[in-house]
Amino acid sequence: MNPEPDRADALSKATFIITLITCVILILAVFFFILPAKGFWMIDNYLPRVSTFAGDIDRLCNLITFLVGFWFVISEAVLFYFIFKFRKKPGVKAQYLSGEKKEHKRWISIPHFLIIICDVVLIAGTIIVWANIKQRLPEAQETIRVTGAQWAWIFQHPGPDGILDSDDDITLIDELHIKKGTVYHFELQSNDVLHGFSIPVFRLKQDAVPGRVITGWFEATKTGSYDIQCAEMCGIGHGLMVARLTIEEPDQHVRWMESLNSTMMADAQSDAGGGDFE
Ligand SMILES: [Cu+2]
Repeated sequence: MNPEPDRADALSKATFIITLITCVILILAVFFFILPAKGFWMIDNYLPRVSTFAGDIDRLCNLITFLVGFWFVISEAVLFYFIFKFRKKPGVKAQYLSGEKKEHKRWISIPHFLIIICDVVLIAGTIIVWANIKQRLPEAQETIRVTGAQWAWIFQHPGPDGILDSDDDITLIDELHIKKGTVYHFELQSNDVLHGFSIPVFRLKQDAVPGRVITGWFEATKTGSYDIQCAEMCGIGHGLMVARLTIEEPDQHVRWMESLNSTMMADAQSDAGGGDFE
């Protein structure tokens, strides 16, 4: 018997296993230590968090990414190891394994139970976030009405009296103005088809369903101007169904309402003046 091929085979096997383990350690280190240290998983590095519940949604997204990513790296490493270990070898016949023996079943059942534990963690995390954001609505300080229509957003704001459906309501197309630090309820409806009311910086997305009024809430934590979009394919103009959210300090918001009132008064007067020439 010639020991040389055996030694070469053992060396090749050891090299492969060392390379594989090094790769797994490197990938896990990059995934769990280097990227977090650089702020890579901080979703707010790419999209600011501007609502009180945005952090809960981001943490849930990160939890899902970490757990799924961990199992992805492990399963790919095991796959490549087996591809190498059971590669074609001279004089070795392929075997058919039915998977019925106990020692074979373990390869299925142990990862299966570990993944079920991770699923339970994910489901528990999701239920907590869902209950806190979608089911427990804090008491409203103001209420707005949002209507999706092909292809625009119609926003009905309460006027200076802060009460919706009163004479001083302000209705704007594709423009929503709110105050920072105020809990708003929104009454979401659709005039025609399904639309998706989406404010990415709030991490808010809610379908508008024809025939239904869906109530949700948000509280903005920063001032600024941000995107509102439709997140549901609602026809040929879907891509144009964008609107602007402006978040102001309460005193700025009052000034905005006053400026709007004076503009509306001026428009009404010029309309009345135009009538004299007819
Ligand atoms: Cu739409």
